[in-house]
Amino acid sequence: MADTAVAIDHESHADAHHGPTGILKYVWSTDHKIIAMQYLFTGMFMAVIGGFMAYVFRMQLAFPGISVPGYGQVSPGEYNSLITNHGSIMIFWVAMPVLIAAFGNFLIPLMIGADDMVFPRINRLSYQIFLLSALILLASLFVAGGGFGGAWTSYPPLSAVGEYNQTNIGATMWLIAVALEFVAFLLGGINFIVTLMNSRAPGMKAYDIPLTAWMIVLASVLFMLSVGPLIAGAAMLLFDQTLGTGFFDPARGGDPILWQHLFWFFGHPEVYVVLLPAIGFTIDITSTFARKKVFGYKIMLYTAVATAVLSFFVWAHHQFVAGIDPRMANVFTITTLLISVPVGELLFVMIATLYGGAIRLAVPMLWALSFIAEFLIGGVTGIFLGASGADIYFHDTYFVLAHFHYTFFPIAIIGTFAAFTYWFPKMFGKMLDERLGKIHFWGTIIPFNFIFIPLFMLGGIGQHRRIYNFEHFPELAEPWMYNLRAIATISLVIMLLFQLVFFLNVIKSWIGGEKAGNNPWKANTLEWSTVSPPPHGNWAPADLPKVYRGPYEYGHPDREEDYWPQNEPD
Ligand code: HEM
Ligand SMILES: [Cu+2]
Repeated sequence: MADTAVAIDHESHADAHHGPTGILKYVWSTDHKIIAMQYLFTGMFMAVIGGFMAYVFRMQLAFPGISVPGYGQVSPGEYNSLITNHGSIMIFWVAMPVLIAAFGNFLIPLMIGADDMVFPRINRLSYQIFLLSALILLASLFVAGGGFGGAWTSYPPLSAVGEYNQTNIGATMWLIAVALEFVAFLLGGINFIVTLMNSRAPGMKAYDIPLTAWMIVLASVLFMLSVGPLIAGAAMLLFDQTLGTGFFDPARGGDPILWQHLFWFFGHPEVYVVLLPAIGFTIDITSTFARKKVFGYKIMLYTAVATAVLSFFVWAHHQFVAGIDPRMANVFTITTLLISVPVGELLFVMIATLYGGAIRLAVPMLWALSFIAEFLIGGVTGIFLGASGADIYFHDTYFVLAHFHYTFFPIAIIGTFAAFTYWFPKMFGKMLDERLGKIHFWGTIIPFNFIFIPLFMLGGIGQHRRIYNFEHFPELAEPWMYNLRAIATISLVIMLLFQLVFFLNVIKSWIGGEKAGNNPWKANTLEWSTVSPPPHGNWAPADLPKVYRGPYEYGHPDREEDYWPQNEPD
């Protein structure tokens, strides 16, 4: 029995044992943990670029025409390209790779007690295609005409016709990059789904799976079901751009609104694709640091499924001003307002988990709590936009912009820091510095609110998105408006500077940090039962874990210890 396990283990990891050595060992690895690191570091590198872009265009907005330190003067075309690529990078090359691919790869096999993914080579291919897509996107910034400037939503006819967008090559490269990114995540998602279904430790039933693993897999299913129409749409747009077809260009008999349907049929579920993993991290962290069982495991799981299903029926709220029939707008208003019910429920479960817990405000817990608070602001402001009447006024203003940054920032940035600070000890075997961690936390959260609350106000008075210079609009060029813009921009600079504390903390702790041990947070899930960092194969083949109970048995009355690991025999 044990012998066959060893034999199988060796076979499936053949190329890791006998393949390339040195640095190539990491490049060509099929180990899910190494692939997770590749995704993590690539995503973080892209976040630095996306953040730098935000810095450049925010400087232009607050102080029009200045030479931005570290960049220079921003032209109108460059402005468009910067915002387009900032949005695209943050969603497709930061949120997706970090939340889903990096943490999904690292955590799913460890949380379910498996030695690796079911398809390790597909996993490697997924990262390589992802890397290629990132390189194509970055290269597109340097081609003749510059990077694509038609916004991350890429609406035609602007995106379909080179004469209109003036960034012919950039537009096509952007489209190819996005399409390849989709391929990478389809490959990765198949792996996650199959692995969760097939590789669970003996004894681990559906309701024993930690919610983080469930949420990442649900997100993968949601992505898979929503992205198909947009892949077809992307191919059609590519033909419009390069072959002269007219799917979306009215001048050639096409329908530009068709693209909006294809894009948002994917684009709105995409918000939940990145939200679900962040919800998974937050609930797991909340439970550990409140030393309490998750309030309503099944509520959480089925509410997430309901949210995912409903998210397929809200897409046309992006088209309230695109000329859809007002009766149809009513239908989409109802579905949109309805989805706030399950999402609210997810947050209530977190709050109920906190209630009466023995809460410890360690750094990961601070991030998790701030996720609940900040995401709530994003959710509540969405209710205004979901109501079609109000949206006619708010559409395409900074109110929308501030709303979706209050959802995406908690998801992509707060969610990442929560997960990173919680699992860092497992990933690198060292503890992060608690004091630096808290400085970084407050240095991020406070400025974040000072960036986007002013933008809510400016949006409320009608300031439009995607405008290079508000001096062209006298009604938007009052001194008090410039003061608000300056507050937002200066807060961003402060926030970006505080990220240096994070990088300092990572490097310092990685090199000289206190050793973490297997289970520094006294948590129950299986990843904490192996050594930190886990070896190739995760556990010695002879002692792969068995599961005896659910993942959240904290504060059990019959036990002296306040936690009860899933793999501990009764
Ligand atoms: C680091 C702090 C950030 C700041 C200060 C910031 C600021 C901005 C601003 C001012 C714009 C609009 C520019 C315009 O319409 O003229 C924008 C656009 C956008 N941002 Fe951010 N952003 C930040 C982080 C993020 C994150 C983390 C995400 C997503 C995960 C994100 C996603 C987007 C998207 C999708 C757009 C729309 C781009 C478009 O209109 O095509 N941003 N950002
Ligand atoms: Cu939407």
